[in-house]
Amino acid sequence: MNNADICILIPTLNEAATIVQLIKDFKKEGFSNIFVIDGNSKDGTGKIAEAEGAKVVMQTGKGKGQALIQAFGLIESPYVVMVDGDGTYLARDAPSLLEPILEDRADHVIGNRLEKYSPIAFTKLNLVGNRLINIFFDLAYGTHLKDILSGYRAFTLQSVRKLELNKTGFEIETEISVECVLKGQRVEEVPVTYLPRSEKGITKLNPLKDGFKIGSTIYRLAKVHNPMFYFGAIGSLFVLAGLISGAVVIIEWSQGITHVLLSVLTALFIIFGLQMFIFGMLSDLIVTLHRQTISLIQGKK
Ligand SMILES: Nc1nc2c(ncn2[C@@H]2O[C@H](COP(=O)(O)OP(=O)(O)O)[C@@H](O)[C@H]2O)c(=O)[nH]1
Ligand SMILES: [Mg+2]
Repeated sequence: MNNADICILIPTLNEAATIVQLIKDFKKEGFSNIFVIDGNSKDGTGKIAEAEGAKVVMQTGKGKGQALIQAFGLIESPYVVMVDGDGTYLARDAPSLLEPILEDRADHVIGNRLEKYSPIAFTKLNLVGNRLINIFFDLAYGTHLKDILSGYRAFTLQSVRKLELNKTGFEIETEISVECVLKGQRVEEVPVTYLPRSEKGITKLNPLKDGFKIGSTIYRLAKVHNPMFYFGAIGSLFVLAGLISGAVVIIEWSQGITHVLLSVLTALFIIFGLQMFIFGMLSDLIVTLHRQTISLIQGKK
């Protein structure tokens, strides 16, 4: 195994404060094939990285997602390590991320930040948000992953090219994780160190706005993988609303007050909710049959 076969992929947007040290650290670990995909940084990140010996390409569109998708099309090395340019991850964790890939135990390895992070690396909101998103993801996709949003990953070029990726912003990690599950890839998680961002660099992630976008991406993509979860969630909400309004109707009725409109509404809520469950069951059936067909086709190849 030659380290030149491993491409270190770094998406950057105004990371002049940290990029030099990061490239140096990776070189010290023996990785010289460094590819920076830059979002037309205003602080000269691209030039600095080039001077440090990295191959630099300017992204043609906007957002971290677009940058990564473009990069996956340009890379030629069979193995890729993807890492943020903000100096929050350590180059010396790269070999342990790569191990499952090089030993052909996994197609995609996620660096799990939530096991050994520096206490100031996450804000409370960030930590809670991350945990909730992972729980939601595991429920929707039946997995046991702990850090689907990690920006430190290793994978084979072949496996990442099989993923159908469309998200342009910070939902890209979510989409990568979902697609790995949908395409049946072998995913492993390895603990990595996570450091706070340096004071000089500012995050481009907005916890509330991007957190919401990430949550809704998980939910929407669940429609084709776990439709029972997708429709069941809506159905449960309506049935719950129906049960609450139904309880009000019954309690008041026992005291001699009849609510006609609320009774109708209760019935509608419950009927609509149950219908969602039936949708879920039918879609589940379609998905299962589809999966069987696909595996039959693939098995015959
Ligand atoms: N090429 C490119 N990189 C981006 C863009 N937005 C963020 N990045 C980089 O993606 C990495 C992660 O972004 P960051 O703001 O640190 O998000 P966080 O780690 O989730 O807080 C950093 O290296 C950023 O410089 C973008 O629009 N284009
Ligand atoms: Mg960061």
